[in-house]
Amino acid sequence: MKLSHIEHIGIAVKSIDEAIPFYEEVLGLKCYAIEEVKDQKVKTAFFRIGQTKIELLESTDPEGPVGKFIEKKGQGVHHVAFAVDDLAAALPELEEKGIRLIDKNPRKGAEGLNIGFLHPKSTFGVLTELCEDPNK
Ligand code: CMX
Repeated sequence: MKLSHIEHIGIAVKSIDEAIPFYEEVLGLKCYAIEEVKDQKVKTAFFRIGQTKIELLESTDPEGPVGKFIEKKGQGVHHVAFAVDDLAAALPELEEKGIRLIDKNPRKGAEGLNIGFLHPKSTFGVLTELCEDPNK
């Protein structure tokens, strides 16, 4: 498995409309996309910073993963996503090493990336995502 960079950091917020001005007006980044990911029950807002992105996550359902996270822990860093070159090969390799997979097979995430999550209970408390860009 080969990771190249941090693809994005996911940050759970109660409202992306309320959080965007901090990233734009205070940090000087530009929100270049807002996208709803229906099966994940989130609305996302993206900012580029070098090779990495910040992904703001607003829950669209209190029973979704981000809704439950905010209810339990409050707003804050929700996950770290690494770019990987071959996700379909990486997931079984990680499982072989005893890592608990949330996604046994790659699935489609925001921005058309193929994604897979690793369970935070086997990654020292950090929900970890692997992303593969199918256009690279
Ligand atoms: N980071 C760290 N720990 C987390 C976590 C997170 N983001 N989300 C949940 N946990 C912890 C909880 O605190 C809890 O720990 P304790 O048992 O010690 O209290 C444990 O995991 C179980 O939490 P839960 O609230 O009962 O939630 P579930 O088990 O139902 O789900 C998880 C947890 C990680 C499996 C689920 O959130 C998931 O499948 N996440 C992956 C998908 C996702 O997060 N999608 C949203 C982003 C989509 C996108 O980026 O487009």
